[in-house]
Amino acid sequence: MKTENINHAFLDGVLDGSHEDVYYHFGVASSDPILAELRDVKAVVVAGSGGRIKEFADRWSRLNGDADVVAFPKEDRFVTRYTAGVLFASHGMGMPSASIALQELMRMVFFLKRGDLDALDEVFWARVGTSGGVGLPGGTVVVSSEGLMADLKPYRLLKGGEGEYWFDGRFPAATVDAVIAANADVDFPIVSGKTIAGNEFFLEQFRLDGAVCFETPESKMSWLRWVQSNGVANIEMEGAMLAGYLNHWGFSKFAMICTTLLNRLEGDQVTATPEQLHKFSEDSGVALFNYLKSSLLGK
Ligand code: R2B
Ligand code: URA
Repeated sequence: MKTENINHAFLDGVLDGSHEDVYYHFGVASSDPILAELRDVKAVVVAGSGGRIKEFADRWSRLNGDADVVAFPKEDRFVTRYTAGVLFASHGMGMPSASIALQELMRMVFFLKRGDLDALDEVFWARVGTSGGVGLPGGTVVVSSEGLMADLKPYRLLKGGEGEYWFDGRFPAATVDAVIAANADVDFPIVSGKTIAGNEFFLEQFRLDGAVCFETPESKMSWLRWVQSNGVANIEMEGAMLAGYLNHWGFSKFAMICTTLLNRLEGDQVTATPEQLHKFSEDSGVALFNYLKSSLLGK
């Protein structure tokens, strides 16, 4: 862990009881008894939709002898469940939403692990989601090697008028390999590659079907070919920030596993049938669970 990057000025006072931490968007605070049930957290799994979080938690509970499922009371922003050592939380769509979830979850995990750096580093983080494939057909599961923005540079935010805050968007290679190794026998293609996180589903993903459009078929294909030739396998909306913040604190085990819904070289609209979409969504969950089973079950 990179303790120098942890906001000790605020977080240490939570540990010594000087003040509490209010995880406002999750509707809980560090003094809330519900958090005492989460002390043993070993993994944090995030996904865009609350429905998937409930399904994941139920499935993980069943795999762990019908372990109790703890639900946070507030669900109007993010849906949260905890069962058998795994905290499942939704993050909404896009980096502004997902960064709120991630910052509050990182603070929560710091509190749960009492600031113990070794215990923090044991925690595995994962995002499971959907994406657009770049030269990959719908139904391919991509385990990201690096998260980048649409200009192939890492995640950054405005530092007022004084420049930018920059982050390292690489995903740990050992975890990428371990996720792929845990999925040697699956019935869907699974590959690793770089992932672009667009700040917008239409403009920053070079779609031609937005209400607002500045691209032509030529400029769209030129961008897609450029990113593909630089090793990009898929495009989604959160990974560059997720990897950036987790790297900032120095976590060593985290991954992003996203199914492609379409091949962006062939189109922009998501026209897969409900049955296909269900299978795509299932498959990224299967890939995550195969890794969780190999790394956590019986441990
Ligand atoms: C993938 O899918 C969502 C947009 O449809 C977004 O959250 C993402 O990253
Ligand atoms: N999610 C995205 O962000 N882009 C796609 O093309 C599909 C899913």
